[in-house]
Amino acid sequence: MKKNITLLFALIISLSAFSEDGSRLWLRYSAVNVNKNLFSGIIGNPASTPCKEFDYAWKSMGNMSLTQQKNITDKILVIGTGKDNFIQSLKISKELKLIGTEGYLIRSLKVKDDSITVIAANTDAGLLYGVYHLLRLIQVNQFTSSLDIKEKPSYSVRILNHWDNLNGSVERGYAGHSIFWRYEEEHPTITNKDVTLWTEYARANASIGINGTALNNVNAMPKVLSGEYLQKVKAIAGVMRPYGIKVYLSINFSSPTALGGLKTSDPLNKDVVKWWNAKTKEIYQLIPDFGGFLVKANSEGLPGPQDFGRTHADGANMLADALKPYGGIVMWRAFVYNPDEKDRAKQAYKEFLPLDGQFRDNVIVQVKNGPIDFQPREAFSPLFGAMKKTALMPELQITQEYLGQGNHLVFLSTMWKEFLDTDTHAQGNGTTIAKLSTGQVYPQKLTAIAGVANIGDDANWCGHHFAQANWYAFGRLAWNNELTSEEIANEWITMTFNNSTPASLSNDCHTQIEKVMLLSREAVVNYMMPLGLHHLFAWGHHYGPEPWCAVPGARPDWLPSYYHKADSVGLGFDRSASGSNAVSQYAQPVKEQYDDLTKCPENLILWFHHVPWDYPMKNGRTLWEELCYTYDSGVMQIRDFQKIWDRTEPCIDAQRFSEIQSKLRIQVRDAVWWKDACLLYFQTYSKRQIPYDIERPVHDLDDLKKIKLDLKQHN
Ligand code: GCV
Repeated sequence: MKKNITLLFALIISLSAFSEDGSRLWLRYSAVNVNKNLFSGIIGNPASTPCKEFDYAWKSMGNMSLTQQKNITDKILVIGTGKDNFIQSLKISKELKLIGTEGYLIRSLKVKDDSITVIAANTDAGLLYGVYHLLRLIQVNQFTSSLDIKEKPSYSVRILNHWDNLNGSVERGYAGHSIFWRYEEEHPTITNKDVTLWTEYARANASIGINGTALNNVNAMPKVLSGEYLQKVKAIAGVMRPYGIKVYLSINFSSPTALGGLKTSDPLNKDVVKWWNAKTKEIYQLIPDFGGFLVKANSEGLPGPQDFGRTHADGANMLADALKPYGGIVMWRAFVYNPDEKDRAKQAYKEFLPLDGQFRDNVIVQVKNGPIDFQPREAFSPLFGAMKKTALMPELQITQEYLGQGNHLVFLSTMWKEFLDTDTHAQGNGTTIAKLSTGQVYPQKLTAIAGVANIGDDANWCGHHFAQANWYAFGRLAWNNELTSEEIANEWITMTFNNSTPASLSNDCHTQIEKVMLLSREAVVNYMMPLGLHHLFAWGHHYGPEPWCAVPGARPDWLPSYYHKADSVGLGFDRSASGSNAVSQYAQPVKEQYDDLTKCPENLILWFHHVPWDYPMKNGRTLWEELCYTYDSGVMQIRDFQKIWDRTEPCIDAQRFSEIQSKLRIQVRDAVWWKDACLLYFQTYSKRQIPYDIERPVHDLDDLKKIKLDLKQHN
């Protein structure tokens, strides 16, 4: 008996030694086998964040702090800006001029007989990013004595948008409550635990280059601008500051009325202007480096300048003028649509293009990647390339509102790369969105990119362990939009899983996990909405399928049938010249390509065309057959991911292994649900058999129609 208890004890200890809850993200420094002799000492300002962060990581890796040195010796690490004597002696001032305020150089140098490593930058922020780069190299075993690295960011503002409500809930959040605002709290308070969490959050963001955070939901409550809430914002800003992160707030356009008691919030009214000027001054007195405002206006029922007969430009410029003296910016969202528009995909372009050239230079218009709403695959928003005299910034969604939320393994980097690498042809071949949004095509001084955060107070921050990879990928692409998804996945896998068991991460495990990640986005498209289908989600949540959804009196553009248009002839939304003519919003030859059924990329064919069920696809199958095979292939892909994951067991710590295994089981069940729901429902129109060589449906359509989810989990 005693022996058994001892054995049980030993088993528990050994399992817990190799259990991780994911809270350390990709910064699991302690788990890395580091050569303790990489550095012999350090020269740098020990009180600066870059040196403190290096020290923190180095010690976490099981080392003693490096001792401060006065002179160069072999294997020393030097961290310094152009103002430091030693960095000046290197004669790299010309190179430093080229990397701006946030760039950095990492060099292996020979000084007499001593080999040293130098991180040089113009500011502490640059040094901090350089330190994280060096730490990454160490973590992925790529530190060498011949480093020659020069980096500067693709975008100047790299920001997370938190859709966090002041009551602590997170709109479209699948990882617990807000880390900023407390659940059911009447007055905002701050605890030591908050400060620790915010520090870890700041570190994680800075390690991937994120330099901004909008702390509250774009569906903003006016009270975030009250004195009481601004005190909390000030405290958060204080934690973010050393990590080079500015805070921003989403504002409600009717705050002058709702909070200030004015009779109007008309942006051209003198008292309203005065109110915003005074509020902005109050904010900057508390937070001198405050970033600015994020605004959702005249969208989904929120107030905005159009309520007073003014334009988006009038509204944005009024706020921009208030922020200008302090260097703040306005991020004005272009996510607008209304129930009367026959094609929702056309609305933002119609409202914003006429305003091109009318925005102040500290306004940037924030545009979602696609013209509808973060669907698994969308055509790109036609505003990119069309607006020539307005700064535009892409808005990506990291939280997986429409991609399986907290349950599905989907690596979004491939989706974002597809978008960034899209050639709009707006100024001839090669006018990619990556180039447009970084100001390489039209003169755009202010550049930015936003990601809707997937972060909450769950132990592992993001709900699904693999969702951390999407936070990571957003930051890495915001820093360098030329990175490949393979590079990003490789870094993340090594840092996240290496040495989590004694067997460690074998090459085979690594390769297999990478394969799953890189295929995962296409898999979700296949089992949810292939061939350009979109918005087939159930009423009230964006998780499961309900292509049949009909709610009497509902807005038509909130119903799936508005988008899929299934009938006895075929399937898909006709946006060609003979349909809604949304194709006219694209530049040639993209316009012609999308317009012509025979030239349209098949992965968007049902986005742009109403296609007959027997239409011959390029592979010789009919549209109906292709739809069936594609849904089926999505299910098979996830089954394959399950098998691959099970084989990684020796390489992954017990907790994360089994939590991911359980999520994959849910994902397979959901994939079958999606496939059966969509195929059985569309079959009522196609009146054709599901090809006999694919797996038969396991559900009845009538049963699927009865499924009602817990909306709290899947809003
Ligand atoms: C924050 C979609 C989401 C909403 C979100 C909105 C937006 O409609 O479902 O939750 O609101 O987009 O981006 O403003």
